[in-house]
Amino acid sequence: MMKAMNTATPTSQDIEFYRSNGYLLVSGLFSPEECASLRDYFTDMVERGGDGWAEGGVHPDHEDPLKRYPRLLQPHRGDDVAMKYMVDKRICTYLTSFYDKEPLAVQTMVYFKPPGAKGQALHQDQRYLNAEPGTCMAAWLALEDIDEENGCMSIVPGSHELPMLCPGHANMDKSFTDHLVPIPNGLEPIPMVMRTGDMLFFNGSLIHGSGPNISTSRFRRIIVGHYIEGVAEKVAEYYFPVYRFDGSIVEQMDASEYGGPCGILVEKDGEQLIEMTGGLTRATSAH
Ligand SMILES: O=C(O)CCC(=O)C(=O)O
Repeated sequence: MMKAMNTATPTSQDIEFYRSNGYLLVSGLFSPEECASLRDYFTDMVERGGDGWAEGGVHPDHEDPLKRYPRLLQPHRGDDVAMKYMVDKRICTYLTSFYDKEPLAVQTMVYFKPPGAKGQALHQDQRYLNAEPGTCMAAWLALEDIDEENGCMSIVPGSHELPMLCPGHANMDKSFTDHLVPIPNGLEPIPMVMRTGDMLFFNGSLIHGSGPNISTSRFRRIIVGHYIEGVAEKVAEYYFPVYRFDGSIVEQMDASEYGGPCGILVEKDGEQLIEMTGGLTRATSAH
């Protein structure tokens, strides 16, 4: 796993690494103080009921840790702190260097993942955002130290070159979402162990997910922004309105169709191939 140093601007090696592998991990892009402030701010928000952003509402006495601490979806639509994160200049600088044209911002999510919480099975974000042309991408910030015990992300390097693969069913004892994308032969997931303030940038076609939090006392809090390429003319309607990095709204954006073709892994003459098939389920919520 390559870990780029935080130089505030990406080097040519960083850009090359992101383009070939579909991700880049940048050390300390945000300071420990910024992370503590974001962590406290959003923890207070969910603990007072989520201010309308909590997925499914907050249920403080529920036995499922994710019902007590559900993820916050799209808080930037009414909350300045989330908006400030989504259009942060450092994120803009890195993403623009990977894609040449400044990307557009479409989503924020805050995950708490308390001790005992499930993870999210391997998936491809582009399946849900469906940006056209181009793809989507993410800027995922560790708000505390994250490793395999508290449910770090796993990514499959190089999988960003694949088409959308049709998801099967995930093990719902370990994942709170049902979709599980298969991993083609020759590719392997690797864990992303991160320190507070480290940023994981990844291409939205990259297969990624996270494991459960098996610790007894550690949360795993992160904030993530999702973006689409600057050349995109369409994105799934759930992600409207689409923002520029100066905070203005893009008026000229069409809604892409849900679903679309996806690939199935098949064996032919001892070789694994991807057979494309029709669309599947309607994407109704964030991923
Ligand atoms: O934080 C996680 O566990 C999953 C996040 C994710 O899949 C994403 O941001 O696209």
